[in-house]
Formats: sequence, structure tokens, C-alpha cells
Amino acid sequence: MLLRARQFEFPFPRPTLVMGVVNVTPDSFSDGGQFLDPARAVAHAQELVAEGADLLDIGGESTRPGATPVSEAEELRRVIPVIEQLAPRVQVPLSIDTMKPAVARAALAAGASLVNDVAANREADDMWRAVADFGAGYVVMHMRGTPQTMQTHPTYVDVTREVEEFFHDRLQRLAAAGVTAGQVVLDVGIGFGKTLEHNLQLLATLERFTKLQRPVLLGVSRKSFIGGLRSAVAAERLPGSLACACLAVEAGVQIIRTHDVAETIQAIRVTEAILARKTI
Ligand code: HH2
Repeated sequence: MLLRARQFEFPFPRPTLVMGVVNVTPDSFSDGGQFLDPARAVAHAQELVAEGADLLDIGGESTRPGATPVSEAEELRRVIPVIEQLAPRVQVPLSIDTMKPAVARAALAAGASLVNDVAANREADDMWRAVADFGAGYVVMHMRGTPQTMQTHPTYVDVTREVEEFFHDRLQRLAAAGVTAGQVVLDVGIGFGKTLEHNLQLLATLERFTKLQRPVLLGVSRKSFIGGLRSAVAAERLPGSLACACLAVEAGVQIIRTHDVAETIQAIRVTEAILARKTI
């Protein structure tokens, strides 16, 4: 299996990739306001690469439940200078975390290589046209509703089956829009229109998704469901995040999205070393 994202190619199997999060926002749930200044965002991104990040995910709009939507102009103002400065300075692919086709296209033109689209359930396919035009990688993430509505009584009969069906549908529609399977990464969207129980069900059934012949990305870093099991504020959820990351590696997940790159790499390298010695 191969992931293609413009000039980058990742053949699998290989050690789990770690995607470092760079939130250029005032209101992200765990690090809002820390990297709103472009120079600080660039410096933070370079630190994450020095810690070993294989990819960087740059976002200019918080998607936490109830977040205030950001205008296209404001999102562009936040992320484009950061991508322009980072692209020539780092060797790793840059991903743009956006729901807006115009932001995705501008970010790709500025040097990004992947689009991380948490609203992959959109009907309009301008986003997919931009991805196809640039030959970019594309993260198709499952979300029920929008960040404003997603946590209002999310219900599923069988969350794993419904997310699986969503991926099959999007893979077909993406192919029709000119985005090849080799460009696509799947993400179950932990915390996006899911209760604590739905998140745990999805984490318990990750193997169903890693069988779909596409790389799977998991974003659990500092998320509130961890605090729902064992009360902790976002800054204190690293242990729970690492527990999920290690189980995900065992389930065959290929990309872990995290705010805590060095710690995550240590945890997953140990997990991989143990798994490599398993004979049964
Ligand atoms: N989670 C967040 C944002 N983007 N993208 C993918 N593919 N998967 C995720 O799980 C995911 C994501 C939420 O985390 P963060 O970016 O730290 O927070 P905020 O949306 O508040 O900026």
C-alpha cells in the first residue's frame, strides 16, 4: 500500500507516522492562543519536526464542539503565512486542516501537500477538485453534523458499521471526482459527533478500518472523552492519549495525529518493538 501526497510517497508497512498538530487559532481546545502569531507557529512546527514528526497538520479554525466558525479571509490570514514560511524550511509534508475548499487550494499553492478535511461529508466537491488538481493527499474524516451541532445527541445503530459505510461511499465519490485511492487516508473522527461510548466502540474496532486497504489516521490527542473516563483537563490527558495511540498501533493504524510528538514517538516505538517480537 502506498500513500501519495504531491512529491511525497509513503510505502506501507513502515513504522507508524506521527503527525504533529500546529493550531494557528485563538480558541483550539488544548492549545488555543499559543501559536496564533505566525513566527511562534513556525518555531513550534520546527520543534515538532526536530522531535521527529513525519508530517505537520496546520489549522486555522478550531473544530472543537461549539467553536465559532471563522471566515475564509481570517482562516487564510492565519494559515497561509505559516505554510509559506514552513514549506521551504522543513522536509516533511505539510497538511492543511480545513473544511473550506478555497483555503485548501491556497494552502496547496503555498506548499502544503495534504488536505485534512474534517467535513468530508460535504456534498459540494470543490474541495476534491483542488485535491485532484494538485495530486495532494486527502484525509477523509467522519463527522456527524458540524462542530456547532455534532455533540447534540449523536445517535448510531452501529457506529462502526456506519463509519465503514461512510468510507466506502466517500472512496467511490472521491474516485469519481478524480482523487485516486492512493491519495486517501481514512479517519474515524474521534470526538466528532460521537458520545464517549461511540468513541470507545470505534477505538475497540479499529481493525475493521485498517483492513480497508487505505492508511488510517487517528486523532485522540488530549480529547475530552479521556477526561470523561478519568477527570482531567486537556493539558493532563497525555497518558490517556498514549494508551489509545499504542492500541491503535497494535490495530494497524498508520498515522497518529498528536500535539505531543516526542512522547508519542517514544510510546509507539516501544509498542512496535514489542509487536515485532510477537509470534502468536
Ligand atoms: N481532531 C481535531 C482537529 N482536526 N483532524 C483529523 N483528521 N482527525 C482528528 O481527530 C482531528 C482533526 C481536534 O484537535 P485540535 O486541532 O487540537 O483542536 P481544535 O479543533 O480545537 O483546533
